Amino acid sequence: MRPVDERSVDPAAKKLLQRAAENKEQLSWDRWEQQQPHCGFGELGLCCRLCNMGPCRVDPFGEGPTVGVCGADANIIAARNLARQIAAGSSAHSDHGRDVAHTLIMAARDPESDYRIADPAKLLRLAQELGIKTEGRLMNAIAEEVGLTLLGEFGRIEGELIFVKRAPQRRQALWRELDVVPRAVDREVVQIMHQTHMGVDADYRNLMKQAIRTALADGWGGSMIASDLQDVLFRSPEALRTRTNLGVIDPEYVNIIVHGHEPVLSEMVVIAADDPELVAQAKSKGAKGIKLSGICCTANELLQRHGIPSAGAFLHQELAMMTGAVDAMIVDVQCIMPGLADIARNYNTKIITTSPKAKIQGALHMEFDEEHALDVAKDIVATAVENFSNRDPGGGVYVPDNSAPMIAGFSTDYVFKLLGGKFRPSYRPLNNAIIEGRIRGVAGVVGCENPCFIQGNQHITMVRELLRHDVLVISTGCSATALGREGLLQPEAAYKYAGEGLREVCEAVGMPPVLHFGACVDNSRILTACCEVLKEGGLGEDISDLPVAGAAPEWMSEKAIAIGMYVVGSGIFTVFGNDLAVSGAPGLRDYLTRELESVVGATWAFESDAIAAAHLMIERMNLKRKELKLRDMMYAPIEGPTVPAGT
Ligand code: SF4
Ligand code: MSK
Repeated sequence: MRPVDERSVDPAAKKLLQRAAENKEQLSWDRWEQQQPHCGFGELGLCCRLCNMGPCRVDPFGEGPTVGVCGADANIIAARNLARQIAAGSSAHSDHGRDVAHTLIMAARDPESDYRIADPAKLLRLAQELGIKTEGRLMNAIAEEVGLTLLGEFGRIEGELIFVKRAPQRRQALWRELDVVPRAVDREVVQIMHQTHMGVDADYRNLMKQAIRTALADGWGGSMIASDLQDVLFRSPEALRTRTNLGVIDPEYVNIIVHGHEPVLSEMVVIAADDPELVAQAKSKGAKGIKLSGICCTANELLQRHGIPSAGAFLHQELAMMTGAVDAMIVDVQCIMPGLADIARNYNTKIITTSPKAKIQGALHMEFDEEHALDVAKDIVATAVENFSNRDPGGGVYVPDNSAPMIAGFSTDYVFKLLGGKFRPSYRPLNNAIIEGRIRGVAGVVGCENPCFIQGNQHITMVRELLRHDVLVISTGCSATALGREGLLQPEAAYKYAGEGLREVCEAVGMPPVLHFGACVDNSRILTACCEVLKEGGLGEDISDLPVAGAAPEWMSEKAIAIGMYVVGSGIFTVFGNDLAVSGAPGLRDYLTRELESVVGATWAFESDAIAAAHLMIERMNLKRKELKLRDMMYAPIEGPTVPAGT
C-alpha cells in the first residue's frame, strides 16, 4: 500500500486516508493498486471487443497477431475505441444540456413551477442571438421559445449547430473545409456508433474526423447549451467568496452533500435546506441546523451561483463519508463511484440516488421529478434530517479541520465586466496585458483527479509553474477544487506565486491569478472567452492564433477526452497528464500529437511530469507570441524551483 503522502497532497485527505488504513477501509486508491499492473492491451488501446469473432488483441511487439480476426490493425482498433469514448463523453455533457432545456421549457409553460427565470437579461441576450422576437412578449413566452430552439439542436434535421456561429469566422471556414461542422448533437454521436461498428470505417483519420465533429457538437453544442440555460434558470455566476475542503462539514449540523453534475435538483435542495420547518426538525433532533456542501461538479454549480462550499473533488467522495458526519449524500449523474454504497453503510450515511439514469444497488432511490421539484427536494432533505439520529454515538465522527477560502464565479461575461469596470466592460485590459508582455498567455487547467497520481499534485504543481511564468490560469471541475484547497483561488496567491507582470494585473483588477470558471460543462465558456479576446483585437483572427493552452493533468473520465478533443478541434494545444489509450497505435498517436497541427492548428500532448507539461504549454504560448510578433515579456519569470504542492 502506498503511504498516504503518495496518495494525496491534501492534508484533510491524508488524515482520512490514515483513518481508512486503521479501519481497513477499502478506497479507490486501494482498488487502483489491486488493479496493477493494468492490462497492457487495454492501456495501449489494442484490445477490441466490438464483435463476437473477438475479443481480439494486437501484439505491440509484433510477435503475436498484428490484426484482429476481421483484419483491423492497431490504428483502427485504437481509433474506434477512442471515438467511442468521445461519443460517451459528449453524450454525458449533452444529455445534461438537454435536461436543462426541458426544465426551462417546463418552467416557462407552468405558472406553478418551482423554477423561475433567474437571469432575464441573459435570456434576452440569448433570444436576440437566436433571432427570437422579444418585443412585447412575456418573459415566459420568450423562455419557452429559447428552450425549444435549443432543445431542437439535439435532433436538428438539417443545417449546422447554431452556436458554431460564435466561433471566429476563420475557424468556421476551416471546420467547413474539413467537413467537421457539427450538424445535430445526437446525430454526431449516432454516427460515431455506426462508423465504429464492426466492418464499417477502417481509416483512422476518417474515424478521428467524426470524433472531432462529435466533440465539437459537445463543446459548441450540448455543453454550451447546458451552461447558457443554467445561467437563465439559476442566474449567471458572479464573483463570490466561499470555502473548500472537508472542513466545511460541521458535525454539529445535519450535513447534506450534493454530488454529481446537474444542478436542476440541487438548486431545489438549496431552497429546501433553508426551509424553516426542516431546519426546526433538524434542531429537534439535536442539530444546530442544516449544512449543505457539494462534491465534484454539482458542487461547482452551487458554489459559483450561491457560494455553497465545496467539500471536495472526485477523490473526496469516499473520504467525505468517512467523516461519519454526512447524513445524506444526494447524487445525480456522472463521477459517482459505485463503491460509495459500501462505505455509506459503515458510516450511517444515506446515499440517495435521484436520477432514473443512475441507480446504485444498496442506495436509497428517491426519484427526482422536475414538475414536483421542491416537494421531492424537501422529502430528500427530511430523510437526511431523520438520519441525523443514526450518527455513531461512540465517537465515530471525525472531520479534519482543513478548509480554504476561495473566490469563484468567473465566466466569459463576468470577466468582461470585471476587467473593464462597470461602465466600460471590455476584454481590452487582458488583451493589452498580453500584448505588452505582462501576461504571457492564458492556460485552461481543468479535469479530474485519478488515484494513479498523488491527488492534487499535478494540478497544483503545474499551475504554480505556470503562474511564475506569468500565465493567467482558468480552471474548472475538480482541478479548480484542488487549486482552491491549496489557496490558489485567492487574490493573495498572486503575491505568493505569480510572476511580476501577472501580479501587477491581478493587483490592478483585484482578481486571483487562477479564475474558477465553474463545472466541467463550463469548459465551453473558455471557448467563448477566447472568442471575446479575439473580437477585442490585436491577438490574431483565430483561436489557434492565441497564446493559450489547455491541460487536464489528472484526467480520468471519457468526458475529459471529449473536452480535450473539442478544445484541440477549436485550435488550442492541449496536454493530458497521461496517454490516451493510443500508445500501441503509432499512426494514430502521431496523428493526434503531430499531424493534427496541419489539420486544425493544434495538437494533443501527453506528459505525466507536471513541470514538463507546464513548459510544453509555456513553449506553445511563446511560439504564438512570436507568430503574433508580440513584445518580449516585460519581466523574467520568478527564479528558483516551483514551490511543491502541499506546502
Ligand atoms: Fe476482432 Fe474485428 Fe471483431 Fe474487433 S471487430 S472483435 S478486431 S473481429
Ligand atoms: S467532476 S469529470 S471528476 S473534473 Fe466534473 Fe471532476 Fe472529472 Fe468528474
